[in-house]
Amino acid sequence: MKQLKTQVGIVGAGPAGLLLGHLLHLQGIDSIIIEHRSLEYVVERVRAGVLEQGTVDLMRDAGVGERLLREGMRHEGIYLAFGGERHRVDMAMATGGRAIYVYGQNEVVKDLSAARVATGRPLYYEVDKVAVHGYDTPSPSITFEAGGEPHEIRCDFIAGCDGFHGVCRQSVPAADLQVFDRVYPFGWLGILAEAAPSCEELVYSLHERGFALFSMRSHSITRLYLQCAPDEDLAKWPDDRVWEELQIRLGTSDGWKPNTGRILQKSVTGMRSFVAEPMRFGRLFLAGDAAHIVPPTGAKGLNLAASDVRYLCDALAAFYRTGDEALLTGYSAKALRRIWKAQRFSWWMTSMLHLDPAASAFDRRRQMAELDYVTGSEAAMASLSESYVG
Ligand code: RFL
Ligand code: PHB
Repeated sequence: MKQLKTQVGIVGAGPAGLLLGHLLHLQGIDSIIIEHRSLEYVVERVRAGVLEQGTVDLMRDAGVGERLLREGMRHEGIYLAFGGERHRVDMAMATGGRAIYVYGQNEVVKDLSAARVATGRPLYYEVDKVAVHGYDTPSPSITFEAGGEPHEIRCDFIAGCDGFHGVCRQSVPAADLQVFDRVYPFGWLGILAEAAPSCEELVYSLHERGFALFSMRSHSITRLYLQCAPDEDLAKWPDDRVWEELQIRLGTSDGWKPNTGRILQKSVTGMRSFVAEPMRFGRLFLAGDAAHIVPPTGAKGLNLAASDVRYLCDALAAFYRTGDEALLTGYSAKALRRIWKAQRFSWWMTSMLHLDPAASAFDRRRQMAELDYVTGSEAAMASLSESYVG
């Protein structure tokens, strides 16, 4: 067994694990990151696209925001479309100039992986048989296999940044965890297309055939989503049908519709809201999707992962500086407060913008009234904007 030693053992090299490793590095704290997948897989996985102002500021302050600030697309508003009309929500005006940045999660991961390599600190890809041990003792450890060889990391703390299906949360006895879960009766069919965005901002649309979202990745790539069944069969969605449905659900009476182009990627995701409490178990800390999932309608998942690891890094840094455990003790409660606010917002955006197959005629009318209210009231737009920009 190959023996390794570090201060913080980090499981998972998604945005949470990589950003935590980098923030710790800036505090002079050593870590080892282990990742089940290959670098190519993690970078190419198409996921989030919207970064809150606070996430952008964090990346910039950590010295990993240079390309993000150069290539990211700053958006000061979004559109809500219903009844054939697009209504703009001016988020910058409502929040004293705050905005969101459209910059793919894969670009974030690319930048953070490069920063990790530049620090020379270890990052193992394609590891297997990961297990965490002794997190309720002062000397926890992580075992895994890399290149067929067994390894053991002895560390002071373990950070479980291994996503929703990871091993860290699953290593905690069920009796020590309280789980809050809601599964939605729909999913998103997402495509990435070689087409110039036909609108400079995102369009969230509720149509009588269901929700659709217009987003983008660059000046030449459009990202689009359609509400579908949670287990939708992609074989039933040839490219022509996807475009036809997108044009119907997104097109507005002023003649606006998304540009079409070659489809580069197509996938289906189910939607859920999930929180595991607490997020600390002795010397094991959960962060990001390992502890919580939000439906993507609020664009919060990646941003929550970033704020979790910022709190965790501050707590670990305080501990190593002074031996004070107060911030480590408070980590879970502090992170959960923000998480529950994002859960509320993501649930609200999801309920407002999707057709629930179980909804009554009353529910539908109320839903339209809600959209009418939100796009007509300065106070309601300010509330949406405040939560959306973070
Ligand atoms: P990740 O990205 O899942 O990374 C976890 C990593 O851990 C690895 N892993 C393991 N490694 C070692 N040992 C094991 N036993 C392991 N088990 C797992 C995995 O391979 C993986 O690399 O979690 P992290 O870092 O917490 O980051 C969270 C975000 O990825 C996620 O919240 C967002 O993608 C959610 N999300 C969005 N978030 C936003 O903020 N804005 C958006 O616009 C947005 N859009 C989206 C989204 C997620 C989507 N999908 C596909 C779920 C749109 C979609 C369609
Ligand atoms: C995306 O661009 O992938 C995206 C944008 C907004 C969302 C979710 C996903 O709410």
